[in-house]
Amino acid sequence: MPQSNLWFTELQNENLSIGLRIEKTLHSEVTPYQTLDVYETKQYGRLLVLDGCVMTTDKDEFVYHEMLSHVPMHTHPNPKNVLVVGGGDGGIIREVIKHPSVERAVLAEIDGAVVEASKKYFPQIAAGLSDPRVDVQIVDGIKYVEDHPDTFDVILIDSTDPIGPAVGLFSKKFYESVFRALKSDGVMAAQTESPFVNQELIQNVMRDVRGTFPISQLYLAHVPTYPTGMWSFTMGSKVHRPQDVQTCRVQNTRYYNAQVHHASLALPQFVKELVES
Ligand code: AG3
Repeated sequence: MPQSNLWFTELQNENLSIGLRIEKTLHSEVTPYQTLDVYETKQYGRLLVLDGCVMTTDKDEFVYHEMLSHVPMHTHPNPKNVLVVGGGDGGIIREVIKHPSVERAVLAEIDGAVVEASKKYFPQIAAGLSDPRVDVQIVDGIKYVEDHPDTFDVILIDSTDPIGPAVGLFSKKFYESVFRALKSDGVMAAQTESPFVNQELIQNVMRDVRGTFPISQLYLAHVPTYPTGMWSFTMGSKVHRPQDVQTCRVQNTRYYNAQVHHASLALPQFVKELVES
């Protein structure tokens, strides 16, 4: 069969894009919140796209999902109740329930179409959604957090970029509400984009999280299909320090381990200066 000449391109900003050759378009819809596309690609397997942005691919999803979950989950000594805001594909939930201490994991996703598409096209990412400990709620995550004070040990914010439905998830008001929804020794982490192209966002989030939580920490991972590949996460914690983690409590990871936990906290000089300024 001749090679397809169709390419998916994410325009990451006016001057930068990432391109993946597409073998087939599997799904396209306009949901009440965003556009949703699923493609079969040559390089990375299936690709989930929301509003033109890469959300995840079969071949590199493990990096993002393990790092947004296991770094904060290990920072808490005994996480039992966990909330994931966004992340309707289920990748973060799948990692959260690898922790033996977890009794209940709530997914608060605003767009039910993401959950449905993931179950159909990304069964290995969505696998955890049917676990008896998991409660999938198709709700506005901002409201859900506001309505559940003093409830969770860990809250993970798996949002899209700070445009469209996710804007409110990058505000000081939201982090304050997350603080209230956490128990007295709770930990939160949010995906916070690339230090190469989103410096201002990272600085703003860091300022707001630092102004809300006694302990804050930016950490990094390498996600090949996200803009520039260098990706950041911001953690806020009431009591526990990510530096104090000693052992890895989960099995079957492909990126995360105890060494990577600590390595991810070490920031290259330009990123360090970014968050310290
Ligand atoms: N969450 C979106 C990460 C942001 C990607 N940004 C981009 N491609 N411009 C991913 C959801 C996976 N569970």
